[in-house]
Amino acid sequence: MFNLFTTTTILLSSLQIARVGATVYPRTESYTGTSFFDGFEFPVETYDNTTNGDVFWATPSNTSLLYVNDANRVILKVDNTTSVVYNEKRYAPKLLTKNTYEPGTVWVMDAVHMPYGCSVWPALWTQGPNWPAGGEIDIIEGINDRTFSMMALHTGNASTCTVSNSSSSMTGTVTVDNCNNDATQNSGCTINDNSPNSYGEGFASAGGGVYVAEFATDAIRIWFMTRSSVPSSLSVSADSIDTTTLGTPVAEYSSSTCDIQNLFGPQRLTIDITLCGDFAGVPSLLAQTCPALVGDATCYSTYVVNDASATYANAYFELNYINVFSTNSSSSNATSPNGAASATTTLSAGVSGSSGSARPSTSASSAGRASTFGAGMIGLFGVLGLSTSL
Ligand SMILES: *[C@@H]1O[C@H](CO)[C@@H](O)[C@H](O)[C@H]1NC(C)=O
Ligand SMILES: *[C@@H]1O[C@H](CO)[C@@H](O)[C@H](O)[C@H]1NC(C)=O
Ligand SMILES: *[C@@H]1O[C@H](CO)[C@@H](O)[C@H](O)[C@H]1NC(C)=O
Ligand SMILES: *[C@@H]1O[C@H](CO)[C@@H](O)[C@H](O)[C@H]1NC(C)=O
Ligand SMILES: *[C@@H]1O[C@H](CO)[C@@H](O)[C@H](O)[C@H]1NC(C)=O
Ligand SMILES: *[C@@H]1O[C@H](CO)[C@@H](O)[C@H](O)[C@H]1NC(C)=O
Ligand SMILES: CC(=O)N[C@H]1CO[C@H](CO)[C@@H](O)[C@@H]1O
Repeated sequence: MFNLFTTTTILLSSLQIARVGATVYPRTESYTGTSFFDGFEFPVETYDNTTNGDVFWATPSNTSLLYVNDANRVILKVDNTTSVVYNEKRYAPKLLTKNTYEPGTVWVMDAVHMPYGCSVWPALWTQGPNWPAGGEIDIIEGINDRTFSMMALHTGNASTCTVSNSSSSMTGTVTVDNCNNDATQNSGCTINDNSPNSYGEGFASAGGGVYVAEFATDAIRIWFMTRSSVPSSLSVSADSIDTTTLGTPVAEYSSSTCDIQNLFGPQRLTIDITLCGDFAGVPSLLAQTCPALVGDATCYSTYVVNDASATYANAYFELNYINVFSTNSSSSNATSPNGAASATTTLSAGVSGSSGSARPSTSASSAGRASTFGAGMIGLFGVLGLSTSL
């Protein structure tokens, strides 16, 4: 579990060798139950204008999509009660942390259910400023009825950042080895977790589990523990986390092949569910786990419109908590960018936010359209999102 690529290791005692940077991180934030929404705000944009998903982002007044259930778990779900008329989009959640995080940070998410189903594309990820220059870490990404989760990094267009099966200590498998966003047409460097409990129906039927992502200068590492393997040290009330006790990660992006310090700016944790778009909606990828589209049918026309109550019965996150651990005092409470509505005040007050209710005039332009991207993994922030505004 020690990082062999670290050039300077410090001998702390005869029993413990520390990697450069901390391995024991103190808890700095905890989001659970009704306090969950204290840490988050809504996006500035009213619809998915980055990955061409057919969704309007949920607003503070959508308390049937964003709430705490009787088990005190946070529900973030796709609307499955509205019959959506053609050329309209469906409401789905996107929340971003108010805080930004620097290297020396660990995020922990405990969930009992993650969204899945045909056309469904959820992700837990982080994004730096001025994408892709500020970097992106995809902690969990799944599409449609897949039975595995995918992780990725996206780094700036002029960057050199790679990962390989042989140079990292991890259980996942590398499917794309170059993290440079431009070189990979927005896919980033992807690693699959082949454990059938890591996503979708398998995740839910195993009682969910815990994802841990370590953002450190020597490596970015991601662990997944299915419910029966979650150690007692990983609880909502854990005061600290020691990542060296977690075993071999599923993904390890080492600084020996990626200059993490310089390629990742302050990261904002993001959790969202979009529908169709540049990844879940690619016909060849959709057909991997869902019926192939026939004739003029698109992902949008097949799944998003009309009564989709059953289609989206599993399109929800059910979260025990998200905890943040950090040794970096530079991680900070960012001010709301561009006046995005705060989840805290708006949800608890049940008042509609000032931003986010007006529908964009371009809203219908991408609805109903299948992605024109070819097969291949198209990560978050697909290029088509940019082209629609041209
Ligand atoms: C999405 O919309 C927001 C708000 O209007 C805007 O700031 C942002 O630049 C847009 N993103 C893209 C990729 O067009
Ligand atoms: C979500 O909120 C918008 C207004 O902000 C409203 O038009 C829409 O009907 C709401 N949808 C649901 C499912 O609550
Ligand atoms: C804290 O963040 C700053 C700014 O990114 C970085 O230079 C520094 O190395 C980080 N400290 C640790 C302990 O990772
Ligand atoms: C990594 O290993 C897996 C499993 O052996 C293989 O399928 C995959 O192609 C390898 N990735 C690269 C980039 O070579
Ligand atoms: C980086 O590359 C991506 C993918 O080719 C492209 O969409 C984006 O516009 C580029 N960004 C910059 C700043 O050049
Ligand atoms: C709508 O979704 C909820 C879960 O969020 C599910 O309990 C319900 O059964 C779904 N409705 C239908 C008709 O499937
Ligand atoms: C990193 C940091 O300063 N986090 C603080 C952000 O604000 C919340 C709520 O005010 C505090 O609890 C955090 O400690």
